[in-house]
Amino acid sequence: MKLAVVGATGLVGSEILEVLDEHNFPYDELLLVASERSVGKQIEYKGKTHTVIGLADAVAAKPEIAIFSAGGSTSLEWAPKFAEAGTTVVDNSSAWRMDPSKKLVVPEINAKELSKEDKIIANPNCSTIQMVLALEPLRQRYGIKRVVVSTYQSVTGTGKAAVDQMMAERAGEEPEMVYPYKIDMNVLPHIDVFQPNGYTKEEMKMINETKKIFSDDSIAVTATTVRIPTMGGHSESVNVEFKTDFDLAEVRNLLTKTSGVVVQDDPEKLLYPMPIHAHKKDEVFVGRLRRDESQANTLNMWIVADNLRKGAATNAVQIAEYLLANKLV
Ligand code: 2RA
Repeated sequence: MKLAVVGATGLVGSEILEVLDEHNFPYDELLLVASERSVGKQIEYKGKTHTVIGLADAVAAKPEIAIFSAGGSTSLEWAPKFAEAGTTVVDNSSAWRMDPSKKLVVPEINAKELSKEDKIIANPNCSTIQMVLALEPLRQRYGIKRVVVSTYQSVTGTGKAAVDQMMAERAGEEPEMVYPYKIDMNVLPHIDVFQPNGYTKEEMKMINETKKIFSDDSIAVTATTVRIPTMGGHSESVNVEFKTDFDLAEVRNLLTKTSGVVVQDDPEKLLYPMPIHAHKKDEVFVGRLRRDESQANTLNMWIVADNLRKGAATNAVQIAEYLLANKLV
């Protein structure tokens, strides 16, 4: 089984390699693929020296699966070429997520919808994945009317240059500015570009992707996505109104039983999810569970996950694992 990792030299690409190693992913041959400027670069991985190849050579090699994290324009141009050659693409960019002919997959929720015909599969936005995974068992049990989410997103979601800006500011050096403002000791209520309706693209991704993954346009979603100077993961304050009343103990039990979710919720012991504890973990962590006393049938939750892991690399690798396990490639 030949596996290609496209964008292997990026922040998410290197996380994908880590996850593949931790999961003992059963490839026979691994192709590390990047843009022309990185072709020929040598990467040490699992005791072997890999030479980075270009996209055309990778297509010609006909890998069974190609996991992409190379930006939307590269995915738009190259994912169809891989698909035509018989490769199944799992793409981390936003390029295909809202394409009605493409599946948007969180394996624990909707991998069962996948078939051999799906040659380009979209990985949802990191901030969407962690939220819908935690909401799914509650949606199944109580039905969801409305979701209000505010996010606190790590600079790693922007990429290495953003991390470098934050660390330079923190060291008192003159940073290479990625953001329009200083990020350290600050928060930016601005992730991706502003839309005519006043929302940012990141906020619209959470709204639209949530409806698509749940296959339910009746769910009302509103989002405010915020960049904060931290590493380790994205945090989200979620207020969810159900169609029926709920029992808090049952909510806790449903979440505890959900694969990929860990409940960390004991305020008396100061137990609640934080990015410093989620970093490099594959799970989604949920805490601060409490009834919204201002509105019937409504629950407050705090959801944290490593955005480079379950938010990107781990979810993509899990999709690839599902494809193999179900003989869809
Ligand atoms: C971010 N979710 O955090 C976006 C893309 N990774 O910037």
